[in-house]
Amino acid sequence: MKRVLSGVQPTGDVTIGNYLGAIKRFVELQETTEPFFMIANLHSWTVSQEPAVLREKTLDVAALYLAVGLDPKRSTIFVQSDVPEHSELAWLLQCMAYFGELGRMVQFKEKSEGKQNVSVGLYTYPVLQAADILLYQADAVPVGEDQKQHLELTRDLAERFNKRFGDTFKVPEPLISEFGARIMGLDDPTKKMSKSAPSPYNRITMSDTPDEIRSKIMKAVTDAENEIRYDPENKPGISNLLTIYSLFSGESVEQLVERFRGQGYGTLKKSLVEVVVSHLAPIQERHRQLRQSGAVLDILKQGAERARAEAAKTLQDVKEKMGLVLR
Ligand code: ATP
Ligand code: LTN
Repeated sequence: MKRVLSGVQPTGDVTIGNYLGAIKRFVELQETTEPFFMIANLHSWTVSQEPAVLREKTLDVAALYLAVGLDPKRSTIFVQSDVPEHSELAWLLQCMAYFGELGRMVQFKEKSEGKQNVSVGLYTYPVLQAADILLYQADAVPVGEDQKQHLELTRDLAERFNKRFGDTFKVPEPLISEFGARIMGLDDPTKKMSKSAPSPYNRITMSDTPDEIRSKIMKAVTDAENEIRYDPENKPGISNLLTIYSLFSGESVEQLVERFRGQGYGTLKKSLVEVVVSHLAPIQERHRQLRQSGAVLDILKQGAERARAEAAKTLQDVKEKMGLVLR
């Protein structure tokens, strides 16, 4: 059975972009693969965090995984920092990665631009991500479009290591949907929706109330025409709303364009509010119950044990090959 690994950072509130681009697919994949889903809390520390908030957000992401339908019997759900092998392999891979190749990472360039005191961790972030994936010998990694370059680096590092030391790592494939892998910001549909964008009007989060969802969708930036048509290049705002609508409702974009033909943007937006609110309501209710039940911690503990057993095998092999085990 194919192995799958992915992760979400517990920084800020998870958006419908994270959900539609990645997490929703995790649930589908657990039916046919052997999956590992991580909460990437070490990655969060590439920018400064408030410890008490980070702890709560970590539990929130874990509860969200469960609330959307990940089943801990099928999926190994764990917190990255509970498996110390991630940090250890990341160090070893850092010694194989080149300064130049990390400097070319678009996410690093975007996140460091104009900032003072950029952490070294932000620079080496993709190597930790490579360690996350390679430790589990993952065949495939479901992610949004923005992670494509990090996956290419992961493949390069795996191939570099295998070439020098013999077959050690599975070279993983990115799993990026053709549709919905890049949900755009509601306030600026030319940039991706993001947890960390300054304005809350950029995103809908998985915990937004119906009023927040309504006000954000009604204010979403569109264009000066009044024709509902899917054309991401010339009509990024309306195309983004149609994409979100289609992914939540299961109706194709063509069906939606047909159904809303001749109607105004306001009508489409109001209908989208209903679709999003009704899809999120049961998830939010399960999330609330899970957060109150205390079950999440036990699930994470078991997940970490299962993950560690797998990660330790790969790390031991790597250390032996690199001359780090004395006998
Ligand atoms: P930040 O905005 O702080 O960089 P993020 O929203 O990108 O955070 P991550 O935890 O880094 O969140 O991403 C989790 C997963 O969600 C990744 O697989 C990522 O590719 C995917 N993802 C993030 N934003 C989008 C988006 N706008 N559309 C589709 N997928 C997305
Ligand atoms: N960098 C990813 C989160 C992440 C991840 C991973 C994704 C950390 N480790 C391993 C896939 C596989 C992001 O979405 N920003």
